[in-house]
Amino acid sequence: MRKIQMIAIGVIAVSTAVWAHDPPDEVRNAVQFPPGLEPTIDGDCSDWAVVPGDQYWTFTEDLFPLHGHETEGLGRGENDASSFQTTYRVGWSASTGQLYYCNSVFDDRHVIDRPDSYDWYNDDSNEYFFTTRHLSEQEVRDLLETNVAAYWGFNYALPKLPDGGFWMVIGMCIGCEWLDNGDNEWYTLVHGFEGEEFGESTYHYEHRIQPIDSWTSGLGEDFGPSDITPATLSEGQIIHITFGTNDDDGARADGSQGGGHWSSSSGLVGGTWLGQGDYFLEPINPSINWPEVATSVESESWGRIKAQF
Ligand SMILES: [Ca+2]
Ligand SMILES: [Ca+2]
Ligand SMILES: [Ca+2]
Repeated sequence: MRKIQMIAIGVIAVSTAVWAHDPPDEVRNAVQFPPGLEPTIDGDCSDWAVVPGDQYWTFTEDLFPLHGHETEGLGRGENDASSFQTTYRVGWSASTGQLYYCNSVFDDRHVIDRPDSYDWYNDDSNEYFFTTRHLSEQEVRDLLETNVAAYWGFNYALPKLPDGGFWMVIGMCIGCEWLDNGDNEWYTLVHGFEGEEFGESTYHYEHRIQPIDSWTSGLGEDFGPSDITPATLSEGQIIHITFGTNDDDGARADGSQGGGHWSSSSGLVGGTWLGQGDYFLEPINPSINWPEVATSVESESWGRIKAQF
């Protein structure tokens, strides 16, 4: 169902491809972490708190309802705040060359109960997509015709299913342990939560990502790490990210799912699965009150002091 729907949106997009980026005419800033101040990937977003959120982060009021779900017909940001609220934080580091996000989701009821591993969008889940090159959807599609995939994405629902089914699906190599294990050279993903694990809670999803320029599609099970071309990030570059978050609150009397399906992409341009939101990779912002970075000498001294106990 989902795939069919996405294809239908894609067809519509051909006539509106001139808009290219989604939401049109909106560019968000990805904060640059000074060397040594990159976030610790531990499912706790508190190490992002030094960045002024009102200047950088994307909140629920900025999100668009996805077509074909309970949210159909609602306007931008017209969510039920008692059921679903998000904060999407994005940063990068010129020192490590990595991309980072730490996203928080408040939910009145956290549900993981889908019968099929692949139906992650029927649980409380995230569908995040990236394109490092500044390409329009049509340009991405044209490249795909030559087996060059310039986009990639992570679909996941946490905690993992009790039966051990897929918790993460990465389109480039579905079910490949070397890529889907949650911690490898390409990314580290850790989640945490406050409140009740399957009740009212705020979940935090913290992710380090090695940016990818492209990967070779059509290889099936023969796909390996050497089929991925990493990308180098630079100050002033614009990359693409689309965040989508699904809120499942379990079966309701009226058959609805709950808070529904929300995206940082308007869907007007199509291709929400390609990553189409513009993010500007900022220089280091000197007006942010960055903490002091411990020097290696200090770290060494501290190591020696600790070693004495
Ligand atoms: Ca952290
Ligand atoms: Ca909810
Ligand atoms: Ca929920």
